[in-house]
Amino acid sequence: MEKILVIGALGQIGTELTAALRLKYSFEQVIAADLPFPSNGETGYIQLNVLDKPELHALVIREKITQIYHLAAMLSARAEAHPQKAWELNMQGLLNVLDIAKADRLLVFWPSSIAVFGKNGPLINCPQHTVTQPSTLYGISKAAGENLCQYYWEQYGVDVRSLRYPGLISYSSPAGGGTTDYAVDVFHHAARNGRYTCFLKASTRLPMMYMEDAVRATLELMAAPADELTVRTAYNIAAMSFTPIELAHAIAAKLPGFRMSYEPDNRQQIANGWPQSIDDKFARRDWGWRHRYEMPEMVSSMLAGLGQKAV
Ligand code: NAD
Ligand code: AKB
Repeated sequence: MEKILVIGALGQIGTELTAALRLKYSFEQVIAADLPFPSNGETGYIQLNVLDKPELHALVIREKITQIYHLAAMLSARAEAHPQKAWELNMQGLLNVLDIAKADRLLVFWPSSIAVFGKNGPLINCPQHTVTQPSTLYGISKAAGENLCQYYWEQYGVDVRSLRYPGLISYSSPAGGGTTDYAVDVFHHAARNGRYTCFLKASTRLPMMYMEDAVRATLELMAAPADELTVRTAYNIAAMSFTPIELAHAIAAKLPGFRMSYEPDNRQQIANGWPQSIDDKFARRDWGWRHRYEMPEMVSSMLAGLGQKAV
């Protein structure tokens, strides 16, 4: 029987991935772990620090864990403010998981990001295999992490799988300190008071994806036969690419009167180094990836979801 551990389960992705895994398997088969306990008193979570390797290993043995989804990391903007802590969490956390997976033959999911690319790579339709020279601490940790994953697969046969997620958009929990967070924050402000001040320039085009697609991509990659996966660093996946002003127009079409203004801050520099769009043909070929949400469906679903949440 599969027994799954989700680390970082209270974050933006963890909240939704844990729910999807509990639906696919069962509540008891999925252990949701994070540093703090949920602020809303929700049960079904345990406290775990991924940097405490003995504690993590004891949990894996005690619970007979067969798969780990390791989501705990510091995202791009926060990592620039706390580089030392970000490096420790992003690298040591992954190393702990990979070492334990090697010892106990576990299947692992670990997310990478479009942040692995840098200014010297193609900005449009950025291919799977290209220059990765990131200029952020976060991107450097993701590029190193991808290579570690490939190394553990090639040297030790650890079946670790990864996706280069674009900016993810969801309403269930807040975004966690990244550069694409504006595309989540804007919906909360739009629904509350019809105004939003964006921290990126109106014309900043970035790859994005609705959370439902991202969670489905994760489950599909993890269910794919190992011998059909030709990428052991991390797969490019893509859905939509848009600018803040295009998103503002799409929201205003549903919420007449909505206004976005622009006050770019230090996150603009991070965004300038990332690709505007992604070529994901390897994911489409190897395990049949197809996105479902374009911007109009994503905007409708976000506004409907936030409306329901407010009720
Ligand atoms: P998040 O910041 O929302 O969640 C991370 C969770 O990890 C938090 O709940 C935090 O409490 C937990 N955590 C932090 N330190 C921990 C520790 N020492 N031990 C255990 N848990 C700890 O992040 P997210 O947006 O859910 O991202 C999850 C993963 O996906 C990260 O690796 C991130 O780089 C990657 N990713 C996210 C996006 C996105 O748009 N959200 C895009 C690309 C990649
Ligand atoms: C961030 O902005 O840091 C994340 C990411 C794209 O990795 N959303």
